[in-house]
Amino acid sequence: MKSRFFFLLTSLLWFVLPVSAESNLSELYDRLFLEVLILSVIVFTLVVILWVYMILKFRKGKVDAIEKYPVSFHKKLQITWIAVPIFIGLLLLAMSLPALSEFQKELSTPVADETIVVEATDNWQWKFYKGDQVYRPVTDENGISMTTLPLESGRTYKFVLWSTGEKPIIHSFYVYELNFKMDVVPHKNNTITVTINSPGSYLVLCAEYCGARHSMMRGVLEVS
Ligand SMILES: [Cu+2]
Repeated sequence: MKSRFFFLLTSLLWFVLPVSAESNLSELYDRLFLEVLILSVIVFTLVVILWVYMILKFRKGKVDAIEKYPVSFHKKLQITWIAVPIFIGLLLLAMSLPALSEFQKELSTPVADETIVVEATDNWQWKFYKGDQVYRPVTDENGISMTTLPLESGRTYKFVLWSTGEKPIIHSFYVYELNFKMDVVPHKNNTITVTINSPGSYLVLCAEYCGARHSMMRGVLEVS
């Protein structure tokens, strides 16, 4: 009964909640975020109500709680507080599966229209390789390195991530408006595949603290 209720709730939210659709991932992740938020609010509210109820009911002098409710093994209570978190965990897993499988789909069937090589350098810059073109960073007077990559909306891109330089370090390729983030790990080529739905300028940031100029390594996906 409970699982049917939550299934109904999440199905309703699917249609009701406003979500952004800049990429195939933003729709799924925004929806998941809102679903988890609502679930958290429900749990939080229940806990607070119970907490206030307990405070009022067992105020000092009002009821001798120890005498009235002696501490002993309570089987039903034990089972309840094991079963409820397991149920919530499984529910969260079920809610996350659509987003996770979308995120991983390139692994099973290649779907990308084009592959972009992303290079994160050890001097805190992004470099992009698309076809035979190389897109290099431009550094302004404040020391911010900006690399612009032109892309087209409606296309699916596979980003292959490299950490390069003499001392390659961990970065994270993060485009928050398109809801994707993937670590750039030395000696490992992580990939991420995303379909960009709407034209716009999407800021690229590094989301893994990587050293002195971490906040200054930036890029922009200029989607036409
Ligand atoms: Cu960084």
